Amino acid sequence: MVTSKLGVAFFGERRGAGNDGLGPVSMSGPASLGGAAGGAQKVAYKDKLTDEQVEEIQESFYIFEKEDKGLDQKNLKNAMKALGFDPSREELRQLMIICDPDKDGWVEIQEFTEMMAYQVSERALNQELRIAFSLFDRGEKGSIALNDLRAVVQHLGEDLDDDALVRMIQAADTDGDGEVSEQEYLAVIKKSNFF
Ligand SMILES: [Ca+2]
Ligand SMILES: [Ca+2]
Repeated sequence: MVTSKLGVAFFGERRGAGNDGLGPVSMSGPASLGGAAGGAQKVAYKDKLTDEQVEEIQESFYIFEKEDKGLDQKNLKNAMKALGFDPSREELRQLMIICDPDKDGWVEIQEFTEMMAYQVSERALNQELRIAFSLFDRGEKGSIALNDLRAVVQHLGEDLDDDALVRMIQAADTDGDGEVSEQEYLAVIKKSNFF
């Protein structure tokens, strides 16, 4: 892995030793919630949030909870909307599978809190990474090209030749167009466990 300042900037900075390989879970991703619904080695995403953020999540649960049973799919959507998320029907379907492990049709507060804590953490991370991406993406064209990387290298006073920069781009460039799109950038950072 690249260990230069540029590499850290490009691939992100490893954050603590907490990565347990649970993998990223995006709203559009597969039906995995990073262990939100159980599992011995799960990360408690709740612990990554402030008390206020957790309270906000729990408040939205209680606003939409029905008959002390929890959230059905419709109210799961409403509660998520109250927190600024807009899940599609398919995403909701997957979230119901994950957040209702006892399959009684109700999402309970523990599952909701942990799942939303994950979503809120992920949203914050994505915002950070978009800012990082924009530092590389000169001219806001939506991708990082070799010229962009070279400019950052020069700015940082790093000693990396074009071969090294091309390899960095290739490591991220899954569609092979020679540039790193925002999607590719986010994907490589998450995949590399450098977050
Ligand atoms: Ca349930
Ligand atoms: Ca590309």
